[in-house]
Amino acid sequence: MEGALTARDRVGIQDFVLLDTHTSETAFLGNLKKRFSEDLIYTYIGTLLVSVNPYKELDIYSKKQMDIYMGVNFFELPPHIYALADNAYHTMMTEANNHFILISGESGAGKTEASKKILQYYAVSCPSTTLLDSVRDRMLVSNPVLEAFGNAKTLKNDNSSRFGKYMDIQFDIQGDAVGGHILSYLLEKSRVVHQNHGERNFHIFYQLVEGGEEDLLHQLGLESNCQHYSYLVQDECANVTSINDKNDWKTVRNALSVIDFDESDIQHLFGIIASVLHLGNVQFEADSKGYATLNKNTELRWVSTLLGINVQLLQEGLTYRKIEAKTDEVLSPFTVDHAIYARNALAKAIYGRTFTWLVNKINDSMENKEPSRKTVIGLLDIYGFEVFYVNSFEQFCINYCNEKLQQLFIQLTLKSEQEEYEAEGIGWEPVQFFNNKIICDLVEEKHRGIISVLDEECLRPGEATDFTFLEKLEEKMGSHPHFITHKLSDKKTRKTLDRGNFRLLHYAGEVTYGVVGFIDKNNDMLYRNIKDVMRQSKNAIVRECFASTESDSRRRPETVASQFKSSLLGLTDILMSKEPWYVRCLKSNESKQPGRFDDVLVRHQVKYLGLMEHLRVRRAGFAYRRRYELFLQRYKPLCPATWPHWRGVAAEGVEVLVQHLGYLPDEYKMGRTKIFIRHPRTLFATEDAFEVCKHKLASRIQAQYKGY
Ligand code: AOV
Ligand code: MG
Repeated sequence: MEGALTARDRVGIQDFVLLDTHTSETAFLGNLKKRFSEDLIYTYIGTLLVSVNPYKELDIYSKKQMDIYMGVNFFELPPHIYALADNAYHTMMTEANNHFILISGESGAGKTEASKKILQYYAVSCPSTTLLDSVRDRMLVSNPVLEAFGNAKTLKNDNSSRFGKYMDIQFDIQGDAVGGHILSYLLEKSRVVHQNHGERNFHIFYQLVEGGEEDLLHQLGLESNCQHYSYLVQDECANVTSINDKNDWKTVRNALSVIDFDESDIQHLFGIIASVLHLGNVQFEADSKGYATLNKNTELRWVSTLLGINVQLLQEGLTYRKIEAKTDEVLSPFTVDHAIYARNALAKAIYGRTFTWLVNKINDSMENKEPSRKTVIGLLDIYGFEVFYVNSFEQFCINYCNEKLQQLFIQLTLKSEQEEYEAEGIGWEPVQFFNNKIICDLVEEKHRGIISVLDEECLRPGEATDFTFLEKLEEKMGSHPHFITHKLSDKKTRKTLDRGNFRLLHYAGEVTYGVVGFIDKNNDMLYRNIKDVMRQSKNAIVRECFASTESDSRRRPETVASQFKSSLLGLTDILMSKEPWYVRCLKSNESKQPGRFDDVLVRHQVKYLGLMEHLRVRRAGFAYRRRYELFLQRYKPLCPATWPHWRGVAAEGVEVLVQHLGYLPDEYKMGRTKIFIRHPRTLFATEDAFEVCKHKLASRIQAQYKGY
């Protein structure tokens, strides 16, 4: 009937692979938009899940919804994050191997929310015992705690992750979630002492000051007013409507008791948070020689009380540096600026190390003590690509990390997928895509990349400055297609506008970085005498945090960027050894408004995330592949000619088997070592037949299939 909309017209296509119009970007966006307007935020590209941030609560995450998705094949229900979680889980159980879910997208696109939904799904829907319930509770409550300490309001996102998180969820042979382990990546510590206009410090500070009980605040010497603390007021944005610090405080406080924190841990932990706030209020004045002194030291006394350190030594550590000469030590006094620098360095070090301690503590509490056989599903939720008006070392690291993840995605999907067809001798028309390896190399290449140049400059204390670093970059990278220096602009611009900046053409867009602070932040120095003072702290957490092996080593510690680079290499290795699943999150609009779909913004993300290329590979390719031996071993009972044994070559057995099952010629291809199946539905039909057959088999024979 003319004018009447079919369901398909109204809600669009739930898997882009089935989009019958040619695979144009316009058709792709049209489909996303249509679905978004019906609150259908999820769409598949094969087994990859595209998610568009709705910026409003949708009634699709209930226990009832979880039950609906449990154990159901991927394409039988509307796309959902639960379907992806469930399929990763069932594949892990059937194949007894490890998996990971890579959640990517720019800042504010919905990665952290997606990772929480997945964790909730596993915690609620997997088989359970009372003993395991406590492990699960701990996994769940680890989220609010880590978010309190590691997330903050930025201009892009009111709850922006300022650290990277990779969490392994461990399952035993029965499929019970029995433990968890978190790896954290480079926390943006500089936020503790400085925030850009319109941004906030880490949530925990506001939660404590706004929500902390009177007694507690009194004990910590805190006023119940954020305006009182200089580390909290630079941004002029202590209160944000979307954030309820008082309620969040209660959640965090309860969560801490679930994760094995005893009263002394809790006291020490809040002592640290309060001490950082007091430290921020420590003011210096210049004496007659211009050296820093402390006149009013009430704040310093609070720091010393809360951290259990001698106030005299602390004061000395903040105003002098100990220089070791050949035979003795000399105290060199600081100027006021230098003292402020030392104070901020200490605040960042205390906070950063406490964050690491917290992650370790959470890991201890989620540890699976049973040495049984385990498989894992890893969840990766890292800070998304971000571009601000002013971008510094932190954005450089964050965006580099996103380049690495994009590279991993390309390697695992577009590149290796196509290489595999070639290796298996399957006829294939190559799909062109932009490979961002060139940008990864620009940043990380040994001896030549930006990080190397930065590290070299960091080795020339006293001589190198942020500007000599920039000059070196210009010298070495000036002609690189993804590096732009102000020297390429005309002379006038160079003098005024862009002096001190360099620009990188990232896969996701251009970012202009200001070099000021790069050297300092990369060195992340803390003077030895202040470290020694911290090591004597009576606050158990602080003592533990500073009692590290680095203490007496004269070797130069690795720079921040180099450490980050190695940790990302380590992460890539962890991920490469597992089976991937992908959630690609898209930001619907910049103003965080519900129901608004900004075509230009979404189109840009679809482009740089390589979704069209992924779709083309998927459409022309094969959703599923398996080695002949494994395929035959599993499905051989479905054909009299292969059951109970096939004595010939496995590939031939598979051919006989699929002929018997009635696979059409277009539905599969025989490679050199594997069978390739085009649509998941073909495999699902085979799997369903196998389930029926399994029940018919005598229990003796069923034993063969245990663990499948
Ligand atoms: P991100 O993790 O991708 O950004 P979040 O997951 O924190 O982004 O999402 C940002 C905000 O968008 C959330 O606080 C919610 O208000 C909203 N949101 C996201 N996903 C959903 C959803 N499925 N349903 C309802 N609201 C949602 V960053 O950590 O900044 O890279 O660094
Ligand atoms: Mg996040």
